Amino acid sequence: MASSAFSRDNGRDAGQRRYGAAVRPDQLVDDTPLLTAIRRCDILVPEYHGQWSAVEWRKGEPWYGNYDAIVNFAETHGMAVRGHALIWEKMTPDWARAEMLEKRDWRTVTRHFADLLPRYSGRIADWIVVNEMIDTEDGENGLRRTSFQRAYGKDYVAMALLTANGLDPQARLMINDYALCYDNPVDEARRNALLRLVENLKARGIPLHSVGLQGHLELAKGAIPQARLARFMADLADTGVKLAVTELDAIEADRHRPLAERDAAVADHTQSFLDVAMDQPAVESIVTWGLSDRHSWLQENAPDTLAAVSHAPIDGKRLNRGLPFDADMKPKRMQVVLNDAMRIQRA
Ligand code: 9MR
Repeated sequence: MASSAFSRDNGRDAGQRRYGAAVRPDQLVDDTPLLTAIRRCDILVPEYHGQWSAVEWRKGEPWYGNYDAIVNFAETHGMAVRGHALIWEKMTPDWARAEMLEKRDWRTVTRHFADLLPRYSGRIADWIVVNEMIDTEDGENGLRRTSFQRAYGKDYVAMALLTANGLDPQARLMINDYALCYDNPVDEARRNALLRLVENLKARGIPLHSVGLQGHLELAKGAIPQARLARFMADLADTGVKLAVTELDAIEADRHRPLAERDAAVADHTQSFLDVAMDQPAVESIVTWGLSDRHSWLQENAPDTLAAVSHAPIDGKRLNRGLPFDADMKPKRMQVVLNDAMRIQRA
């Protein structure tokens, strides 16, 4: 599945691991350095355009243009696509929330799944079926209070996996969540809640193939607690699921230091995280949430947002530097760390 520009050596389990990135359809058209980096991926994930509200903003009028653009591009270049995400409260259209809460009829969800899964059957091999369902602070029994949870009860995650499996029995099904990697009471509670959920689903034979750990690293949260994280990954793997790092990037703690120091801090932190992930045989893939700092969601609240979106010249030093390439597509030390971890080498 690797593109022709890369090959892997026979390093530790690396042969089966795939590397990917989140992409936006406008990045796939021109011949840019970003596109060159995208073409080195094994997996593409629509960063935004796969969400329910992006596909069916108005009820009954689904539009697949952007989704198709990504799937077609991936197919042309021999890459896999991961669907992201069938259910995510934040990106559920208002009409769907209202309908679910009013009617409490699972067919609202089935219709949405039936729009996407058969359409991309055999073309999208794995799907994030439910995204960000854990909430141990304001949730109920560790589950986020969402329209889905309110309308259908705590078993909606299992129902969603069963429905997806019925519509595309070949697809590999995932759930995905964040804030699972650090040594603090919130992350610890979230790890336990996710593990309980996965244990329950697997014990009941619900079709769940893989669990996604988003991996939005935050340097301000302190060092990666490697032993604790390794234990967590092993506990998940023991339930019979595979694992994936699905949205890797890093939020800097201090943007006022010299660039070299900042990039070293991001690279070292990423290395510390990847050392754990790559040691766990159940981890099948690493996806970064974008490739270039110019297009990262982490810039969405930054003063340079407009320039970043419009591709205009920007002051890259002011941006968060949490992806493998900087705003001008210069590889940073994080790219070296990733390449090394994935054992991806130029042929
Ligand atoms: O990076 C994504 C950003 O461009 C979108 O506006 C946003 C809403 O769709 O989603 C961002 O990606 C999120 C991902 O889908 C789920 N985990 C958190 C990511 C960052 O917010």
